[in-house]
Amino acid sequence: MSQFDTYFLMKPEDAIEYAKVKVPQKEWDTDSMSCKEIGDGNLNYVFKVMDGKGHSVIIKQAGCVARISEDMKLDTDRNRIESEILELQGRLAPGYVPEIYFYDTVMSACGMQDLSDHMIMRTAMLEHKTYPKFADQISTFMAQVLMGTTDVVMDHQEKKTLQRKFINPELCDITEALVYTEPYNDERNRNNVFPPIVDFVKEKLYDDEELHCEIAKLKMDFMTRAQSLIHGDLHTGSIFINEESTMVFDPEFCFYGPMGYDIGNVIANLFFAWLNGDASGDKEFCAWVESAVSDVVNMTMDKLKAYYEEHVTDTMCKNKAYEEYYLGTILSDTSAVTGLEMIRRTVGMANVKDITTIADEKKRARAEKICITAAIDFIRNRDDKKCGKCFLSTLKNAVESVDTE
Ligand code: SR1
Ligand code: MG
Repeated sequence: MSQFDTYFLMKPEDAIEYAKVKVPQKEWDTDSMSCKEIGDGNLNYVFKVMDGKGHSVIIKQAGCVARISEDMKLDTDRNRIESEILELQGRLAPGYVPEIYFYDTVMSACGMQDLSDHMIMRTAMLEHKTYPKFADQISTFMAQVLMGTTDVVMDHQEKKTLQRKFINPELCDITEALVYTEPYNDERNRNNVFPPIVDFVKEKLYDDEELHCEIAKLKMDFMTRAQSLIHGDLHTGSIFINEESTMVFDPEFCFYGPMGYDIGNVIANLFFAWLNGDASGDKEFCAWVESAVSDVVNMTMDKLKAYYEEHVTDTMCKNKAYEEYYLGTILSDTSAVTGLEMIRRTVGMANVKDITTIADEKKRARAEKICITAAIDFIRNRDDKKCGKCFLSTLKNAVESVDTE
């Protein structure tokens, strides 16, 4: 019987043995093998196994509880979902996701390409690095994967097979709670509200019933509109980047949902990078982020439109007015989700370093108020945000509003 016939949570020394068994094609130099646990996400364990001859692999293992909170019990099947969607995304958008070497439903672990020549994008953003190819690359990835898995393009039976295969109730439940509920009522007492803005949060988020109605509409939409096979957590911590390449990973929250959820996540996380740059007065970095935001919105919409027109198969969708309506709903969803993500990462349970590492208390409070002010505008006025420039004006208006308060 093998050592890996029954599930257990691995330690680095186990991951070395595991890599020998599962990734023999690396022809390991066994004497020089070593391993480091490098996971910094909220849920899983990530081991980098390497040897002295330049071979390496990333082993990702799902635990039965979340790293961020032991109270959060989770099905380890998410590792299978993640591996299978990475394989599918790799076919739809070759070169934009890491190669999967294997996945193992016993150990709830998978082995994937080591992308150590890339940085995690959030870390790069915290160092105010800029990436001129990012907008073009991420928009290509999103257009191909998101439009490529819709009913507009796919055979409807095949799409339903995918929808069934990627049903992901537990991780959707986390999003429904952390993104679409708790930031507006703290119903489980686990929000992290920065003390200087407690009153602001109460007035703008907890006490505004009109806003709650908009959030309820968006929440039910997230739960019921099976538009595309979305990544489900496409923030800058789920992206590896370098000067030449953008690679998307960590799609364990994937399911069939509205595609604006992914696009809005990318944009909101660029805004967090902007707020960090702004707090430290780095004008050059902020200018790059602004152009990236504008380009991500415009290029993604252009590429979705081109993909739609080239690949549409549904006969009723081969209708110009419908196409315009459909693309319009994506922009409006993108705006709303930009706002939802900006709010939940500011006041909710899972925060982002871009904001929490702003050391000066006043600057951090200002950044958080800008974030919430812009976010509410993105949610309430989601049908008016028609282009990249409109997304930037929303941010700039929020800055002005907070600074003249
Ligand atoms: C309990 S998990 C908290 C957050 O981390 C993940 O990356 C998702 O964004 C989730 O909402
Ligand atoms: Mg993650």
